[in-house]
Amino acid sequence: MRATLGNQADASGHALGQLLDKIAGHKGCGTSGGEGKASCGSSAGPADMAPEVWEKVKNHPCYSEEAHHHYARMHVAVAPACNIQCNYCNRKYDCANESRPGVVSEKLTPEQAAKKVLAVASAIPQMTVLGIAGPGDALANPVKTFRTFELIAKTAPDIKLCLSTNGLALPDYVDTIKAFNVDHVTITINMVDPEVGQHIYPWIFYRNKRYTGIDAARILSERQLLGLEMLTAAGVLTKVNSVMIPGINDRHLVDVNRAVKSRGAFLHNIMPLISAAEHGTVFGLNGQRGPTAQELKQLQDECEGEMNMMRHCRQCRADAVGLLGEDRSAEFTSDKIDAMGEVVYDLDTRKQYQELVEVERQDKVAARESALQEIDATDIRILVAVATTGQGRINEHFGHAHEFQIYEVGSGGAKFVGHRRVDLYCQGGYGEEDTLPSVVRAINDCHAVFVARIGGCPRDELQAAGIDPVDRFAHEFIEESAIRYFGEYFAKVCAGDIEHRPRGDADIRQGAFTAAA
Ligand code: CLF
Ligand code: SF4
Repeated sequence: MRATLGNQADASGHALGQLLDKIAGHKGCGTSGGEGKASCGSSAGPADMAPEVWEKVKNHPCYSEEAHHHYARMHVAVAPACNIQCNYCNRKYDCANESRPGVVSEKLTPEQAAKKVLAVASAIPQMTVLGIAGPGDALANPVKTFRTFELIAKTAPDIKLCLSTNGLALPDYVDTIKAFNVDHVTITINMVDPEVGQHIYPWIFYRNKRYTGIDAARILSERQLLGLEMLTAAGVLTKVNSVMIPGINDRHLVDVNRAVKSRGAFLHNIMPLISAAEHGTVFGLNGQRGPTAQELKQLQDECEGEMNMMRHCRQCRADAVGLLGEDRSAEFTSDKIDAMGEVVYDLDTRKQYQELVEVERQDKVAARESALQEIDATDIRILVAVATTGQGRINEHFGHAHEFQIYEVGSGGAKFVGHRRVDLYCQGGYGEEDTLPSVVRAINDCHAVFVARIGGCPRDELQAAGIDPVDRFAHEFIEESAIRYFGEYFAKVCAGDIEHRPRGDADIRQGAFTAAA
């Protein structure tokens, strides 16, 4: 009989919980010592790609939407310098190409970073990917970046290596990237037309010379596209990040999408500009707005026919740790790592955990397929918001949710289409009545919200706003539950009990929420 994580409602009872308890008791890692520790992607599966590509993406939380429910990444902030200037970046903070502006990470040496990776990998067995994403540009700091990869490849060979770059120096390092077995590279490409690029990049520093205006944008674009072509030729899986800047490159990103697809990019991640005056960026100070949730989704939908779109990016910080929707970086600060002494790397426990996750993933797919067989074909689709802490299950209380995952559901299945960060509803008895309207506005385009539990007051208010609060699928798989809910909804529509009406727009500006980390 195979081991399984099972479908038990009580997480503490299943094998995964037991294994995590064992890890939490493991001495010499970040969870020991009574410190009170607990704990792109495409939704495509193995049938949609070559086996060797699936092998590279299946446990990468950014390259596979499905994997992001189960697997975590960590970043080490070893790359402080940058060789360009973006108008959405303030150099006091992390690289905004993969981070929310206004976030500062603790900078590390490669040796400190390697020790941190071992500590995190021992405490979080689902951490499968180590990324270098700043706080400047990974390839503007090549010695530190590749020294870090070298150390980690020796001590934790099962961890996948990933880096993110603005692309200016990329063509010079493709051979090195390949030699260090870095399987995943992200290039931030915001334009393929220097006329557009001059409004995003005031200058670059290239071959010991500073370039400005259209010359800077032209060189940057040529280097980015050349780097992408070289990575494709070298067999390195490449994701392209683009920051959507309304009025500057929003329509142009359709051209960017075509250009990167034709050069072999695996995945395109269009992220919202996050812009506020307090970040001190050029765009923040001149009032440049970010896109709304609807504008972002519309553009992602438009580009989807061209290639796989990543919709689950959380614009994480340069020292992020954990599942994409959570940030455990505060548990692994330098002083805490120093206090741990020698860290033991427990590869066997990591493998055991990951085997259990694989079984859970197979169960999830089987449950989804079974639910789908019970629905007749229709064009009707609805959105549902889901409160989850991971594992692909509805396992978060309404009041504890920092974000809701949004699924579009129809007779074709349930598809993750984004997430909405919200202010915490449960404030310990204070301020709930102020928070609820903002939560309702954030998910106002959804027909239902799936939660593990919900109190009477928010339940009533959600119902009054036309959003169905659903807790009967508590701790069940998200996709299976969403499909079953849709089946019930569609049956009522067919019977004439209710009329299907698309809901209004959510009133949320992507990126305008409070940075969670
Ligand atoms: Fe980090 Fe980036 Fe690698 Fe992922 S993040 S270097 S590909 S391991 Fe992921 Fe974070 Fe979005 Fe980046 S959610 S900001 S896409
Ligand atoms: Fe800032 Fe990153 Fe742009 Fe450099 S590449 S200017 S660190 S956002």
